[in-house]
Amino acid sequence: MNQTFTVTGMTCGHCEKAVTQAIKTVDPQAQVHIDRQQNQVEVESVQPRDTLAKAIAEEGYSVVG
Ligand SMILES: [Cu+2]
Repeated sequence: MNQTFTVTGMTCGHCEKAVTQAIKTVDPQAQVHIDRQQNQVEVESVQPRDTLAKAIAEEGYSVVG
């Protein structure tokens, strides 16, 4: 399932990697595409939205939508 999150707090490539890693921790098969300028994180994953959002938030980034 393709899911899009609006995530604030990503300021550099390291942040993108951290968010990607957080998602892959809950779903190693996940496909992640990040557009940092737009605060958009697109995830192709079988995991429910809440699980993915929680993983991103626990990494220290704000999921605002
Ligand atoms: Cu960063």
